[in-house]
Amino acid sequence: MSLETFGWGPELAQSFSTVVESSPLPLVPGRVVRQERGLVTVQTGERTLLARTAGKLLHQAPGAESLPTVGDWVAIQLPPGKGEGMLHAVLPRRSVLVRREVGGQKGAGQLIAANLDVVLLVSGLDGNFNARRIERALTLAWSSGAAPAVLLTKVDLHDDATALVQEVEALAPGVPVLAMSSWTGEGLDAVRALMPPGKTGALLGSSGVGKSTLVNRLLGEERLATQAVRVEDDKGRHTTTHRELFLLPHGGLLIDGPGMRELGLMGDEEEALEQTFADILELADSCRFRDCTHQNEPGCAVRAALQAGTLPPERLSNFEKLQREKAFQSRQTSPAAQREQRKLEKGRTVMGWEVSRTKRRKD
Ligand SMILES: Nc1nc2c(ncn2[C@@H]2O[C@H](COP(=O)(O)OP(=O)(O)OP(=O)(O)O)[C@@H](O)[C@H]2O)c(=O)[nH]1
Ligand SMILES: [Mg+2]
Ligand SMILES: [Zn+2]
Repeated sequence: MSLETFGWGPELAQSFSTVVESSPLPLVPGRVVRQERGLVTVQTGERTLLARTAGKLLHQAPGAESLPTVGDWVAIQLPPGKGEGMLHAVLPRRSVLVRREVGGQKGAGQLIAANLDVVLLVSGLDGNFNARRIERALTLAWSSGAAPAVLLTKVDLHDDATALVQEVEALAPGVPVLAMSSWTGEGLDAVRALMPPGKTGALLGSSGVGKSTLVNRLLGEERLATQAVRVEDDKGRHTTTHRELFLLPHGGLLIDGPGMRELGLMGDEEEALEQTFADILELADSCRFRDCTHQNEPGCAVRAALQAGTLPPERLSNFEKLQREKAFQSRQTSPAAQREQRKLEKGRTVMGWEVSRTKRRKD
């Protein structure tokens, strides 16, 4: 296998030679194809090996966004024998998908994937379908520097999904919106066409929308674990727990990863809550107290609906979970935390370069 198979080209070769010139170490280029905890897996064309990030890079890197992520092109030192390689530099990125980390420090960005040509926003045409969520995800996709596309999975559940496709198209003028099914194979050629040979796509979407099922279907084998969604709420179970780049038989490259919910809310949190939990907010309007927490206040319409069985308890617990996330994130973006972040951004370099394409979500 050659590095070109993974998208290597003259521009990257140029960046790489700059690194080699400034380094006394014997370095080889490679692409990060998998990330799990502290270790990354690097594909060098000749071999696939685990690599550790060099301490120097860890210390120099101002903020987590400069550290290697899936899709990154890197310079590594091969181990003498089997063992792990040492990752010494991340080459400048063409595009990078970043989102604010929920559990992280100082509201720093969390890297999802780098050097993408297309971001595939995946949404299921089942109970999971939510056009507003797709709209918010589009903002994140555009900010990466790669082109977005929308995949509406599970079209086999509909006799005619035209109206849903049109609804999404209206939110995203000029963005390809494909209705497809990994079960029947409908729309798969159009999906492949989004990633011609050597081009990289990343799947982004909630747990259970069928990301890994799609990768398996495109690979032509059941390589990834998939899992049925819970019937009550069409929510998946975070079956996939790490991010990985796959070379597909037709030559395209595709990154699968965990569902997005664990990465926190995206987009305008307030709006997300309002849209998603309109029923609960409407009930809350009828609570006796304006600041009702729906725990044990008298005259609480939310608890009344729970008791009457008209509001499913898991819906309320989802709502409460989102509110806690939101409260956490607003602490993360306090003015002090933002000042700290700006300081970090000013000094952003990776092995001496400005990372010019590092885009951040607008808050
Ligand atoms: N009807 C229908 N179901 C599908 C289709 N694609 C996937 N599913 C089902 O959806 C469920 C979830 O699929 P996964 O591929 O595990 O979903 P995922 O997006 O990878 O989920 P996480 O790994 O948790 O993020 C499984 O039961 C799949 O069989 C499809 O085209 N049609
Ligand atoms: Mg999965
Ligand atoms: Zn209440």
